[in-house]
Amino acid sequence: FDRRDGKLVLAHILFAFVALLLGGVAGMLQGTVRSGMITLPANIGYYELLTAHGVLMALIFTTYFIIGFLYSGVSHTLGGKLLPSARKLGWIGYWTMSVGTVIGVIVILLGKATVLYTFYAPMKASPWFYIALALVVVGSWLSGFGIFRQYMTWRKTNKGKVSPLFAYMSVVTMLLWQIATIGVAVEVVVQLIPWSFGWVDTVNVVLSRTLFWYFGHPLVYFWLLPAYICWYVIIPKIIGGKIFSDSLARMSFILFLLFSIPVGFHHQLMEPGISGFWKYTQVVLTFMVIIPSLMTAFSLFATFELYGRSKGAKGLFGWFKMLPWKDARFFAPFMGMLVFIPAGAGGIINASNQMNAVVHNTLWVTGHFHLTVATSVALTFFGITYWLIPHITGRVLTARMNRLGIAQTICWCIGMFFMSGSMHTVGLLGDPRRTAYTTYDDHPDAILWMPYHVAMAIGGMILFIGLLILAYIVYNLMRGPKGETEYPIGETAEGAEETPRYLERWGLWVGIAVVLILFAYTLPLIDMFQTTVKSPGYVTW
Ligand code: HAS
Repeated sequence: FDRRDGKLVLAHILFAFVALLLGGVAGMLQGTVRSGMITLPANIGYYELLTAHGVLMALIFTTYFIIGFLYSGVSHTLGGKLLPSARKLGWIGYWTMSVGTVIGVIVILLGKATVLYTFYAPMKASPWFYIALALVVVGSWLSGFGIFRQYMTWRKTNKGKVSPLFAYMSVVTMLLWQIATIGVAVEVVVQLIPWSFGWVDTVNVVLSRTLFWYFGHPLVYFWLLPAYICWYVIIPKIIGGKIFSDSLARMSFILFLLFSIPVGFHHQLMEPGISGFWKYTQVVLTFMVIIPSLMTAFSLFATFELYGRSKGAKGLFGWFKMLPWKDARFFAPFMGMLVFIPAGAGGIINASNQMNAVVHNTLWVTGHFHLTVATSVALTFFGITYWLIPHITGRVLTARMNRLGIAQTICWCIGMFFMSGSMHTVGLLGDPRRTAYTTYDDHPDAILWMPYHVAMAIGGMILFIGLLILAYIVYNLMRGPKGETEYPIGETAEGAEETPRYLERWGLWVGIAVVLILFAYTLPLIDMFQTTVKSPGYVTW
């Protein structure tokens, strides 16, 4: 691994873990502050902590980890090292995002941006919060350009060849990100910054939320796709098996590119100002974006079964016993996959209009995303770390750290079982999310919710222990014994059909994605632009 590329990747991964740890501290503290168990200095309360928790974990941890991971794979599979220009773009992106992150965290802790990670208008934060977000987005664009550059140069010098699967998937992931972030960039630059500086008096709330969710839903697939890269490309190699089908894997990524953007309204089903027709249309498209996940599940089962049978497994589930249960690089992502089955089912419930009316704005939704991003995606990222850091630093994962990795995974799953399980249940009892208000003047319904909050807090404590174990592992990975760790890239199974070339015709796929976006958003946006209902907003500090 090129040493200079290693530095870039490691800088991203370590930044991600520092954000995760700080975000975890904020997550644990918000529960204790909300229940009145402790009070913090400088008026740091529930909303400051919840905003810091969401921003640091959902936005910063993920983005840094993903960019670091993609750069590592692109460097490894496209020529063995990054072009100087791609690496440079990676560094400029890194520093731009880091300046944004530092400004953002300071503004949040000063209590000037208690608007949570979705920063819904009409809640108004300090302009510096929005400027910080803009810097993070612009930085990530630069890093994305670096990945595109590396890929395009490879294609020019390897005419007629199919690109490596990892690189192809990285390009789709970053394309998805670039198209999606246009929405949030417009919201922040055109609406929120001028309004928070006081240059304009009012904000068009429904428009701002629509631009946010145009970005917010593909955002969750920006988190998911790198985990899928691990499941499709890395896991087969780790278990000693083969990728079931290269074309199926590529096709599922293309379907994400097409269908993950024109679906933002499924977060706004309960909002006025959007007609039922367009909500219905976007719900249909949401059901389309479930298909590539079902394809992924199918392909993973096929990989596991093919491997098991090649080792002599018999019967319907004989392959199950053949999997390398004692390998943390496999076990952590596998538990992520397992959790993704109920997590995905929860998503399908959310997307169904009538059921959304039951769960929207309750803790059920918080439970949903703690299973998806905070378990399926996070555990997969932890599993990647167990080989990626040793690979970059020229070290090996010791048996002790491997055992700790397995313990960490179990700890995480138990903590999440309590926390997310009670969130889902109490959500169905109507307990609202995103509020410091707890007992509603001792209303009997609210009193019923309390035992679930205790279970959530216990889950939160167990998760925090999981985070500390993880921090200990990461620290030790950096100082492990010297040696070589391979970058595990799977090969396609014999007998799989040849990858069709049209899968790499980007003009075609981006073109269809744009058409779908225009179809799903043009008329609703025209409606919104014409609305005269605007809010002066209210300052949250
Ligand atoms: Fe979601 C809200 C719908 C997936 C994250 N989602 C959220 C929010 C977040 C989030 C953060 O329609 C809250 C936003 C906020 O703050 O307000 N979500 C869906 C749907 C899916 C979905 C239809 N969500 C995700 C993923 C996320 C994520 C992935 C993060 C990474 N979500 C919604 C909706 C809302 C929502 C509504 C709004 C709710 C509201 O009212 O506010 C689908 O993509 C899910 C498809 C998944 C599957 C599962 C496939 C299973 C696989 C594993 C196979 C396992 C194997 C191992 C092979 C169909 C691939 C098995 C081995 C054995 C031995 C068994």
